[in-house]
Parts: sequence; C-alpha cells; structure tokens
Amino acid sequence: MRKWKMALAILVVAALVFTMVGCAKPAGKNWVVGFSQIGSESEWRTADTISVQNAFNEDPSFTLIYSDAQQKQENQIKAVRSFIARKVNVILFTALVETGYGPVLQEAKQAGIPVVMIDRDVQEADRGLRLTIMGSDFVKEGEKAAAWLGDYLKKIGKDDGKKAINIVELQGTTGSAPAIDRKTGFANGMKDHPNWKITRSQTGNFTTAEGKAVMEAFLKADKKIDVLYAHNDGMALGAIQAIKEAGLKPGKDIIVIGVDGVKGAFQAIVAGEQNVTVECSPLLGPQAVQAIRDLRDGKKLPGRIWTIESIFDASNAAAALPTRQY
Ligand code: GZL
Repeated sequence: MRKWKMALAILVVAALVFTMVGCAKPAGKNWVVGFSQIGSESEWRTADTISVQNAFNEDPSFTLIYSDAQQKQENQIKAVRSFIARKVNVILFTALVETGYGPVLQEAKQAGIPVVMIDRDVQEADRGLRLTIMGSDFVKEGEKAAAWLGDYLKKIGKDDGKKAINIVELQGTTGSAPAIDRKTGFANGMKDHPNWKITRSQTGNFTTAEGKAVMEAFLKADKKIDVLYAHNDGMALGAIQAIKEAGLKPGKDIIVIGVDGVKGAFQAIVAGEQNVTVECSPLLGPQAVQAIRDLRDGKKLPGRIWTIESIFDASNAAAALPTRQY
C-alpha cells in the first residue's frame, strides 16, 4: 500500500516541478519596457514601431508598454512620467525634437530608471541623462544626398560648375535631429559646388500631405527649380504629385532626392519619378532588444550604436525592391 502512495507522491512532485520550470519566467529577469514613440507620421515611423514591438513581443522575458505621442511632445513627457510612476525597468524613447526633455529625463534618472534612445536623439546638453542612442547618422545621409547629386549632374552633363543649379528643400519636423542634421549634411556637400543654390527651404513635417502643399507653393512662386531635396521619401512622394499637377515631369524636369528608402520611393524610382533615396533603416527593433538584454545582464552599452545604410537609385532600386522589408 505504502509503495503506491510513495510512487504517486513522487509523480505529483515531479509534475509540479516540470510545470514550474516549463512556464516560470526566470525570477528577477522579467523586465517591463516603457516605449515612447513619437507618432505615425510616415511609412518609416510605422515600420519602426512594428520592428520594435515585434522584437520585444518575441521575447517572453519582456513586457512592452507602448505609447504613441501623436507628434506632440507633451504627450511624450506624460508617457515617460507614467512609465516612471509604473516603475518600469527601462524607458525606450525617440525624441520628437531635440530640446525640452531635460526635466523629465532628470526625473527618470532620480527614479533610477535607465533611458535607452532609438532614432532621434535629444540635444547635446541632455545626452548625459540617457544611456545610449541607436539609429542613423543623419548628417552622413545629407552628405550622401549631395554627393549623389554631384555625380548625377556630372553624368547628365547638367552642371558646368558655373551655371546656377537651383535647389528647393523640404525640411523634416522643425527642431528634430534628422531635420537639423540632414540640412547640415547637405550643406556640407554643397561646399564643393559654389554654383548650387538652395532657393527655397521650408518644413513639410515629414508628411506626404504637407510635402505636397509646400511643393505646390514652391512651384507657384518659382518656375526655375532644378532639384528637390526632401528630408524624407514621404514628402518627396507628395512633392512628386505636385510636380505632375504643375505639368512637369518629376525625375526629369526636376531631380527628386529623398531619404529613408521606403517601398514607395523604390516604386517611384523604378517609375522614373524619383531619382534616389538615401536609406535610413527603421528596423531598429532587434538592436533595441539586444541593447536592453545587455543592460539587464549588467553589460555597459556603447554611447552610440550606428545602423549601416545604403543608397538606391535607377542603377539598383529595381533589383532591391522585392526584398525590401518596409
Ligand atoms: C529618421 C526618422 C524620420 C524619417 C521620417 O530616422 O526620425 O522620421 O526620416 C520619419 O520618415 O518621420
């Protein structure tokens, strides 16, 4: 009699232990991540959000709390404060604009909650309040755009180095790191071309609708436009609509330069309506989850984690299009 009871007890304990091991998360290793995203203003942003959400949701040792600020800084500040109140383990954050986050980052620091940034950084003065930033080199993106334009104008014999090349610029969100740095980078590239002039420059806020509206105004005011430099493909695609509605051929009458490398830009390049897109990858999820795993494991994070990027024009866009992930 006793033997079967003993056997039953062993079976029950074994089943209990198996259950515990099978579904129990490593104690003390479950981290809650508060992610403050700026909005959904572009194809790029949507792809970035999906990449981060997928990366954290695929790892059961993380719980991701997601907040969409709908392009309002005050919503981001509220979200970070709510993460602090909820005592999350880490805050993941991209800055709508560079300034205005010092106080709330100070609050996170006082609460002992580390901040890891992706995509857009805060101003220099506040960078001591965040652990690291991962994403693209926006200055380099602007420089790549200018270098590509120099090569292209030479190839089509449109730049004798003397005749004015008139460029209009659609800037990103005013005060944001990509808008500031892409402008700087392109200006750096212009130094080699004294005959290049930026005749008009205005924000289209990274959206297709605003990019179209501003390009319409440019075209009304100035018939002599040789090049459009748009800080993202979304605005370039809106401007392409405006150029066509003005009876001009985008990609031919006006050279169209975009940044991001979204699918819509590849399709426009294949159609001959956009000339180039400088890649800026939104697929930051895997890097973000690995950085936070390293943080959880007590590793020191590098001050800057760069993404590797390329550039696509008529020579390589068609071949790359089928494998594009965003
Ligand atoms: C750049 C990112 C920019 C994209 C835009 O890393 O912050 O914001 O270039 C997006 O498309 O809106």
